[in-house]
Amino acid sequence: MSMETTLTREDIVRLTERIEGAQTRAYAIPKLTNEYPNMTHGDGYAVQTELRRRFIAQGHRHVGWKAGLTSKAKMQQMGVNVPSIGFLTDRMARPENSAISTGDLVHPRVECEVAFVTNKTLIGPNCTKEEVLEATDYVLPAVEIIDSRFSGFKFDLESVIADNGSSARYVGGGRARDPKDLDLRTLGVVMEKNGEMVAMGASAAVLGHPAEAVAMLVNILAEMGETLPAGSFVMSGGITEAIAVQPGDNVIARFQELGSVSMRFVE
Ligand code: OOG
Ligand code: MG
Repeated sequence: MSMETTLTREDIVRLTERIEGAQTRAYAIPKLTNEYPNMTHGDGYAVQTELRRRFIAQGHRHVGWKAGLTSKAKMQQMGVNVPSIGFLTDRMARPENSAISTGDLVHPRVECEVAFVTNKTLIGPNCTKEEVLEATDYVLPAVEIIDSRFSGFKFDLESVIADNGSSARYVGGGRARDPKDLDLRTLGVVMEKNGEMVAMGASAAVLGHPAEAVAMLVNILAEMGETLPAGSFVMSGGITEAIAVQPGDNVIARFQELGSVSMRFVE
């Protein structure tokens, strides 16, 4: 992926303000490429980086990163075929078993992911899955609640990168496990909504091995001139397609070997 940018600093700031408004006041906007058809992935990351800078300046704590569009199910669902990354802050975290309000979200969807917590710095551009596993303190099951700020949940890669990969909320839980004790390719996962199975898959759906998605993320960070610090929380991307939720829904993601993660949605 090239990080070449074409937009002026004024345009980057203008688009960041637009995304920030849509995220914080929960309204849908047209995808950014309608107005800027020549926008590049690099422009998208420039907006995302400016958004991160603003949130940190407002006191949000940057705790990690998420890989997105790393499984076929997700790529097909969203019509995008290149993975992307986004940042995660403390304000997006919700406790396991909590009631998550949807009033401050546009059109939330849930997806099952394997999360990694690191204990060594990881540096690209040639980071490998083996290095990721070596730098992993533990893995845990997670549910990401994504919420595209684009109308109809429809976008292209440039726009979704600027919107921080649709990041909205996330819930980690279950059992923390040492990845050396597991085969991270073969973990089955089942998502239930209101007692019914709505999605299922196996962890190899994520680039053949979820640690590959973390290596890819570290290599994209390198293109942005950044590294992944020790102590980062990293989500490796949805294994199955994302499922829409509304107030009243109860969601449980059951992971083989890692336990389950539950939450419910309220107004
Ligand atoms: C983009 C975010 C994708 C994942 O896990 O694939 C993502 C989207 O689908 O809105 O978080
Ligand atoms: Mg995700």
